[in-house]
Amino acid sequence: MKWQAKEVDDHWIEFTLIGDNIEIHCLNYGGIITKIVVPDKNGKMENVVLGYKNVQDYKKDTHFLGALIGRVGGRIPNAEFQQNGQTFSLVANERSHHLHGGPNGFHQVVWKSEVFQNEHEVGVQLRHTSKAGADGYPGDVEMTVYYSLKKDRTFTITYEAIATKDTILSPTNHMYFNLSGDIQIPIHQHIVTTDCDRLIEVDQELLPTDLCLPVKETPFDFRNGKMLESGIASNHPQNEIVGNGYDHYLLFAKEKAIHVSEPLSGRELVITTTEPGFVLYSANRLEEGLALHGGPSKAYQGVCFETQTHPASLLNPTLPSVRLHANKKYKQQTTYAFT
Ligand code: FUC
Repeated sequence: MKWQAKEVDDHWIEFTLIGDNIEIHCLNYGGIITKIVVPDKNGKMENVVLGYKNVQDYKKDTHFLGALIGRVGGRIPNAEFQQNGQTFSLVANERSHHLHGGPNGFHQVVWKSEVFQNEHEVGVQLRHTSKAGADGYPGDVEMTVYYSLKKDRTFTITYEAIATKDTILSPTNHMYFNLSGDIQIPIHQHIVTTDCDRLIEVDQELLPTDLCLPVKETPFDFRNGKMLESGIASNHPQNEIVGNGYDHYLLFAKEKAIHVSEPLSGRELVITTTEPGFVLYSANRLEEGLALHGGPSKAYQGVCFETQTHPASLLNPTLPSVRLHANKKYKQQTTYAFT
């Protein structure tokens, strides 16, 4: 295994982690994963995540392509939350709401970066101190994120943090996968299997409500495997309300895993995580005509599996919580295995 680093743009570094038949490309800017190159069933090496052709385009990206998201992924209604009897106001960046950590979120930070390597893995350590008051969040948060490519070809993201004050934290990564290797082929035929038995309902502003719905007999029931097409083409009100498709948090029942396969290329991806669920986003609202590797962008060109704990827990205390106590170590991990 080996690694390469090169300077791109002003102070940005692009790292390439190279293993046996796998390559992960990432930036210190936003911790953005720009490319993952893996073989199809015939051994053809192709990129399976959406990324901009010109690295500068990440600066004005509003779709969070490949980026680290935080402090809290997802939407916080009215950009406020209660903690210890106090109301905290966050910066609103989607109408009056707070999305994906706000305008100065983790996705646009130049992270301190360092390569590490041992006999089992090669990786990049990313560090950033999110200062008290950043986008309205309380307390300093020391974040460390590890991108590690292991000898067995698995790619693991580890999120570690510690805060100086009680706060909320739920980072994730926003890669859009297209396992076909050809972004001109939309993701409709990707088959997803996961044991999730509930989803969090969203309203017309894509905000979480305090309701969890059972997946049974809906396009959200992936327990026996389902093509993404079934939700994109469905007239289920929850599929229609998000612009036809998926933009929902699903809660794992038992096994914290997502299995994804794409029949044409034969590629498979197995995601395992310590998190209680994930946002499934079928890129319903990805804008047309952005210059990506492999051609111009359009809707349904990638699918995100944003493993995280959901901020809906701030309103619905029966859900796993995004609250982090002062001086308490935070750790979450998600592994991506390509076969
Ligand atoms: C996802 C979605 C959002 C949004 C964004 C780019 O996480 O939940 O609706 O469009 O990413």
